[in-house]
Amino acid sequence: MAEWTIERAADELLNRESRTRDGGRITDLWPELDLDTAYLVQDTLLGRKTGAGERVVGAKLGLTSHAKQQRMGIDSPLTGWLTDAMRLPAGEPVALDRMIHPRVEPEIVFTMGERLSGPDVTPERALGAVASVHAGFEVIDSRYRDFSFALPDVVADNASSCRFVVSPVSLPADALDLAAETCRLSVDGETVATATGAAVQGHPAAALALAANSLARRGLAIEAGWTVLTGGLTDAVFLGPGVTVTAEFGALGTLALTGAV
Ligand code: 0L1
Ligand code: MG
Repeated sequence: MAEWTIERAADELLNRESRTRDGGRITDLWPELDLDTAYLVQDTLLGRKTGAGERVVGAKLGLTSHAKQQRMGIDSPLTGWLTDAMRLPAGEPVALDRMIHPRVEPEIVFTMGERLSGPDVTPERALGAVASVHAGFEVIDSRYRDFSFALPDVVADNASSCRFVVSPVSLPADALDLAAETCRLSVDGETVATATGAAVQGHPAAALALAANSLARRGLAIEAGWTVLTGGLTDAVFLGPGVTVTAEFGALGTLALTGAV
């Protein structure tokens, strides 16, 4: 069997995604895969997608809340990329046929007004670069069986990214108390979780600062116009055909998403 390389790992994950098939942890086969190398796999995977015509439109944070960290057994936040192919219009049924085992999580989403470049970005500076705040959903999908992975695996897999939806309702950051912003998540009308914005690193702006500082370590920045998903406020819920997931936010409005039948 050929040696594991960054290119081989990226191809393996892309192959699983395009064939809608999951598989085992790459770290079981390539135990030397460390975090820095995993981000190189993630960037190589992105390069394959942009080479095929996709456009980078933003960044996502993952595992920023205690609920998500506890569920996945990993206590370190991570970042991933968003492309235009991942964006779904709000209010339309979500086609599930290209997904392996999709889950949905409610998120507070920023649209950036200015470039945000680390290091040493504070939450205050981060919030100053935000043009508008929205409710959003992330549909996550892991290319690993049963969402079972170690941190380098999930980093290489672009933080389980799949699709995202941003509410058309927007507010300026200074019109909101984002740490206190409430969110009630329900599935087919039954409440399954509640949270406030403080669930995400104490304040979603702290998550944004974390992303900027983390990208700066790789010589990268958050660009003006980008969308930034700050991380699931609650644990993610399964999305199946005909299942409707609703997130009722306090000031940011209500957003619903249904799996296409
Ligand atoms: O839940 C997961 O698959 C962990 C990766 C990060 C996903 C997220 O929090 O957006
Ligand atoms: Mg997420």
